Amino acid sequence: MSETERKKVILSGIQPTGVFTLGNYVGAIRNWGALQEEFDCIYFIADQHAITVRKDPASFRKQTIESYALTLACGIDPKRSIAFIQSHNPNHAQLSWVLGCVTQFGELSRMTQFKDKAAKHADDINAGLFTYPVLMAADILTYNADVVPIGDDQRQHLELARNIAVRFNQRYGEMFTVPEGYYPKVGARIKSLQEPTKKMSKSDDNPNATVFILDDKDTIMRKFKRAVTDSDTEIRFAEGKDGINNLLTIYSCATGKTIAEAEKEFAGKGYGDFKLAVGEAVADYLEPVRTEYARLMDDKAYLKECWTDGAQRAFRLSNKVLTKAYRKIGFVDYR
Ligand code: ATP
Ligand code: LTN
Repeated sequence: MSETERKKVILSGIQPTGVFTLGNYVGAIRNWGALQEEFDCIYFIADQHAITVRKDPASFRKQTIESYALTLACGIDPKRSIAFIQSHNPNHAQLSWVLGCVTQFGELSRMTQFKDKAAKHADDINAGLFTYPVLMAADILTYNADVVPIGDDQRQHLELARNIAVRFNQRYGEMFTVPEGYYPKVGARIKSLQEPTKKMSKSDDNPNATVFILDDKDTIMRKFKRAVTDSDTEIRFAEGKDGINNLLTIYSCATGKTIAEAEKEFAGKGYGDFKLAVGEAVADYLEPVRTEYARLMDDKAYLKECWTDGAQRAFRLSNKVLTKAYRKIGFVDYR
């Protein structure tokens, strides 16, 4: 690539709603680290998105810091990438207002995440929950990001961000890059260990359903031992075998082997042995993250330095785009 050619910009965010799960790691964050080699990367903790669900302020603050440390522990290099906390850069919220004015009520009403979360939090269906995807579009468009690595559950939100970009460009003239989603081939949707038709989620009420990336080995082994399978005996990837399919997918992600290789390795073996092997593989896979996280959490001053530097760099980049968008709309210059 020549010096004048712009490297592609990768951007993604994660909500600080708890310790990340194996699903978050496999479906999203582990790819973030790998992409740093080739692209200009921007990663942030989406604390503004997180307050669409009511939070206790003290534990929310703690979780945001822990989530930031976790992203670094998962391989984000804060020197190479821009790694920051969303609320530290006001430009996301600024652009979000503008984009809200080119987004239709009907489009937001169709978002399945809104429908799910509204059903789950029926006593607090706030406007932020409804306009959540507009803020997400602003997160992406304010850096003119080219590629957005996310899990499958965020596909609909990305489609909306693309539609918003196209509409703005049509109305006001070429302005925003229309972003592409980047979905992992294997592991785009890791399922719950207890109900393998549902996605593995941070906020599942059943503690055995979800593997957290900071779980110790004993906990991981216990959760896999209890993982739901089926009444068949064969370890193969097939329709209707959701539990086994999920375990094969997890094993493949943790070891780098293909599903076919995994099926061959376990041909003729029992489910019990298979579950132990998956547990072992996951524990080994996550061990370096746990060690690095403990090291980082011991050095809060360093973490603060990193997120401050990240926010400043993010602000500078996004401000150029925001200023240009304001001009296109017809807002009056003041400098
Ligand atoms: P919650 O359960 O609280 O809604 P979450 O686990 O879905 O949270 P998010 O912060 O919404 O977490 O997601 C962070 C990233 O992880 C997103 O890119 C999302 O697509 C991805 N992701 C979430 N769950 C899974 C999963 N089970 N499998 C693969 N990727 C996932
Ligand atoms: N909505 C996402 C988190 C998120 C995000 C973003 C992802 C907020 N803004 C911008 C990619 C790009 C989620 O819940 N996983």
